[in-house]
Amino acid sequence: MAIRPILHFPDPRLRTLCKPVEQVDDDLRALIDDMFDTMYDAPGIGLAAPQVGDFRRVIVVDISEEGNAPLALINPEIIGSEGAEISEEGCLSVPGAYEKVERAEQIRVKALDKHGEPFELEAHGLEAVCIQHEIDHLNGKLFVDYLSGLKRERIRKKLEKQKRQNM
Ligand code: GNR
Ligand code: NI
Repeated sequence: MAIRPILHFPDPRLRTLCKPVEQVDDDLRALIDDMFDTMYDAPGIGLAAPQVGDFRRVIVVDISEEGNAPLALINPEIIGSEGAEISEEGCLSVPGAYEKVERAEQIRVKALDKHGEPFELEAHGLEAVCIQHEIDHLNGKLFVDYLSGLKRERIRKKLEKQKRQNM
């Protein structure tokens, strides 16, 4: 059980293009366990490895109210998508900011599970939004990148100021 510190925008490490996992082993499963601990502690409905400073393609998701539906995806890939939907997003790496973002409404995802077995998943609604948000993190992309430059700058300045005040 270990909660890891979460990196905050505009930390340049959040812009890393994460590397595909080649071996699903105990070391990787330890990362996944820590990611669940960190996500549930926050609390959040998803977390991507780069948010805790690990740059392998791993995400965890749990959109259940009870926090009893953990889902880990290794090397996740969107292999199909349909529709579009605008919803309000937040991000543990952008604390305090909530803004509308347009995403695919339904997606089909291919990934490896924590035993290295391939599986596919169909997601819609909040789960689809969350998985798209997490896969963006693996590509160095943040939800604020979908906003106007003005909104993004406003958020950046607010977080930079908070960071200075914590020093
Ligand atoms: O906890 C989270 N909530 C959330 C709400 C709407 C859309 C996306 C998310 S993901 C976020 C956790 C997070 O930052 N994951 O990267
Ligand atoms: Ni996020």
